[in-house]
Amino acid sequence: MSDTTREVPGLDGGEIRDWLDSLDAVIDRHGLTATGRLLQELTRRAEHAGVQLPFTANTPYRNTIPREEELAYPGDRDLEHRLKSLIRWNALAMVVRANRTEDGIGGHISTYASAATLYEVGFNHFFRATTDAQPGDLVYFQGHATPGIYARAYAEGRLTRKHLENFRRELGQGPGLSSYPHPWLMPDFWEFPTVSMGLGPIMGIYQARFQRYLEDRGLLPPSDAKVWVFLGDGETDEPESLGAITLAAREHLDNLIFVVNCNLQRLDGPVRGNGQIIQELEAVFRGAGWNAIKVIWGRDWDPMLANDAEGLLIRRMSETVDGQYQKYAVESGAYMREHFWGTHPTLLELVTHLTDNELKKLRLGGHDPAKVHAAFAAAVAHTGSPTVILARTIKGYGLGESGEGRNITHQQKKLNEDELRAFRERFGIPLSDDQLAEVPFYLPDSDSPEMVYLRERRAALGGFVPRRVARATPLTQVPAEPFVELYAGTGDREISLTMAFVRLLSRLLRDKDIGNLIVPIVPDEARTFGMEALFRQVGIYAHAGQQYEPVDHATLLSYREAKDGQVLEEGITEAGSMASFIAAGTAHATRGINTIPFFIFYSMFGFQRVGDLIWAAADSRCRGFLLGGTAGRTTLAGEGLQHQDGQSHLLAYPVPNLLAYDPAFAYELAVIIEDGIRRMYVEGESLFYYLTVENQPYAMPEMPDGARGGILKGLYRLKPSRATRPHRAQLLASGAILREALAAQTLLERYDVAADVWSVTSWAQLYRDGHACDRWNMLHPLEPPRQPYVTQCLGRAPGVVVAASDYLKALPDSLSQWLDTRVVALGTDGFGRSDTRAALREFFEVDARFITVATLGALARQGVVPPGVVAQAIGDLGIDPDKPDPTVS
Ligand SMILES: Cc1ncc(C[n+]2csc(CCOP(=O)(O)OP(=O)(O)O)c2C)c(N)n1
Ligand SMILES: [Mg+2]
Repeated sequence: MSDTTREVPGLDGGEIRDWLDSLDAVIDRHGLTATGRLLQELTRRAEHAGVQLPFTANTPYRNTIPREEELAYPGDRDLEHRLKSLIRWNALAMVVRANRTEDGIGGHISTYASAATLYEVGFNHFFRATTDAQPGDLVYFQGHATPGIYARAYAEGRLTRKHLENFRRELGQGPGLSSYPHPWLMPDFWEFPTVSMGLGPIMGIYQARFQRYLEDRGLLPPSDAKVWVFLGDGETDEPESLGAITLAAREHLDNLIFVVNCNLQRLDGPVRGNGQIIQELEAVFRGAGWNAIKVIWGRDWDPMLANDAEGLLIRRMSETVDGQYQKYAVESGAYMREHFWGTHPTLLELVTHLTDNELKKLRLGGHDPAKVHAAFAAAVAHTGSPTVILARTIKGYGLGESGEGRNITHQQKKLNEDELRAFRERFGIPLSDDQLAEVPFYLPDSDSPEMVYLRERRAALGGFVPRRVARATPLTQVPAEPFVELYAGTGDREISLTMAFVRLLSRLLRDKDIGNLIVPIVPDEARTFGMEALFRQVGIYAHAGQQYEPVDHATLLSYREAKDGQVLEEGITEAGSMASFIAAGTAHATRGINTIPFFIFYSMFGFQRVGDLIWAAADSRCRGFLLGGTAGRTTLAGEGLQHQDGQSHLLAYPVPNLLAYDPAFAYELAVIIEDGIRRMYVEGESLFYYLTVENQPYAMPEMPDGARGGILKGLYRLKPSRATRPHRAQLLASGAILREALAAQTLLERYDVAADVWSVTSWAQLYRDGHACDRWNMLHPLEPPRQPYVTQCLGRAPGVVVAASDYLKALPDSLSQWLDTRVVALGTDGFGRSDTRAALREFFEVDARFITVATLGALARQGVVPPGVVAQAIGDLGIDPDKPDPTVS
């Protein structure tokens, strides 16, 4: 089957023909695999001789698995087809009905319509459930395919008709179904939130890596469980989708399978109108070291490909761009004959035996169970690298002229009766025309062959998927010993809160009961936080161990990588670290293991960098501790505008199950972490924590009696005034700024003000508690009103209230509403600067002098202090009243 139409400069036609004939002979005699090896050998020899070969990361535009290597289909094709058809119908009916009842409620038909075969082959043959006997596969479903997953669960008897009727109606009577996969909303069903596109892929990669980590550390028995990640081709544009694929290859994650549903369309139109998304992705994944399997053509195309003696068909396929393929999908068979096949008489010859109708129906690979099964089986059997399956499908498959392959198909939610009838015919749904008008859900009898088959298949695979189970046995208690040192304080010795945290972490790691559950995660920042001792103590996780002698081998703190290393040193990727955090923080459910992640990062690169992953962690019911290191706009000296974080605490507010604290002292940190482990791992609450830790060293006091409750609630009186003065004030501060308030307490005595100092450990907790009380009071007008905790603390406290932090003024501002007096807020709104702490605190007006002046100013506004005293203080303290406003400079 030589193709002699191409010329090669420098060689004559006869010579080329000889070579091609030899190649054909080898293929005939030894088959495709052996020929591949021979060509590899020839390539090696040519490269050795210095021949420059053109680089190509692509293979031709056809299926990776040759027809000869497909195994016989192991299932009952007919029953599976019937099942898939009724699931298709119920998925469609769910969306159509929901939008009839409530116009605009939304939902997606076309994503699942294109992916149904991919999922059904998976459900019938591959996705293994987790049981006592086996860790099952972890499947990340494409968010917009949700109706199909519900429709299957309905067929499995796990969801009722009522559920389906309440699709996207979670707040009405009876059980509802969430629009997309949300473990927060359906904690017995969904495991992984995927609908914010790109997050599923990156979470899946780190999940697969975390499974290895658990196995290598002896926390999970080794298994061949897989992580399956289903995603859209448009979704691959998100940086998170492809941003971590090299890690998966580097770590040889052959427990990871990506399935990209290549329907060539996204929401607005084609993904690569002028190119080929499948070829583009193949090059990207192969280049990264993945095993890429293309599933482009269904069996209907096999005869034409087999007869393509001159390679014309392959060439035609390779030169056709996706926008044009999409056009063929919506056009008639006659159009395709003319425009695709008709470009060459020999090509046209290949399809003379097919009618226009048959031409139109030529099935693509992603809609052919045999091809999909072959790809899945090859992916499961593949070792040494992760696999990506690029499956060619049609968006809105089966919706006919109403939606198949159209640019509007993503938004398609309603079908008229003709369209419903066409769908019914195409998939053989036994509903009469009369019935059709209602778009009823349809299930055959429970003892019908297809329903029996469905249950048998799932039983053989261990049970139902997806299913979320709180598998872990709670811890019985939190060990006390690791915290003791932090409660005691450091005397005169100055340490930073970060250092205090690292000590605590190190002690937790040594604890005999929970030490092996601690998962320290750091994005190439361990030295910044003084954590390098952990490298030696518990090692850096590396599946391959350490295959080199580290340069600092002889030192006490050498860089030690080990197969059972405990630290996840993620490199410079906050997104990847966060994905690891989610895998570790949800292992209590996915694997029944109470791993406790501590992810420490540059606080500036947390919420504003990976906020959406933090939101996904919240949805996932993730547990663990996020630690914003080098925190505080004025506490991180020198680093300037892009490093100094004054906003993360405000950005943490919206996350409902996140508890955010800005502690100042080691004992506060200890109380919060100890109680956090208790609430999450003993009580089983679906919470996680955000703690900021700074790098300013100072003496850590011993914990005062009675402080614990206040620390957890967010506020306690740290240092009442011991002086007697005519005027009074309450100074509130958090984090490193607390010490400025303590200094201001002394300064204020000079101006006849006796001030109490309060430590605010959590602005957010005070805010939430205030609103919770307001709400309860609103709804219970006849009951004695509840008093917010901040009111209980400060409601009767005498004098003005001044509050300062290293974060935005909005944090203390919000407390005024629960006090009789307006809280005067000092904070660090504005862009950071490179300078010393003292200079920064002056610039942002949060140092002891500004707290003093703000207090006197508030007293002056109340008329208890003459304005002259404020002016006097401004002068005494060397403050320039005309200095620039930091908020806008
Ligand atoms: C981060 C993010 N951006 C935008 C969207 C909105 N959105 C939902 S589906 C979609 C198109 C999806 O196209 P593709 O990934 O190809 O999936 P298909 O439905 O074609 O399988 C978009 C833009 C989203 N869900 N998440
Ligand atoms: Mg798509």
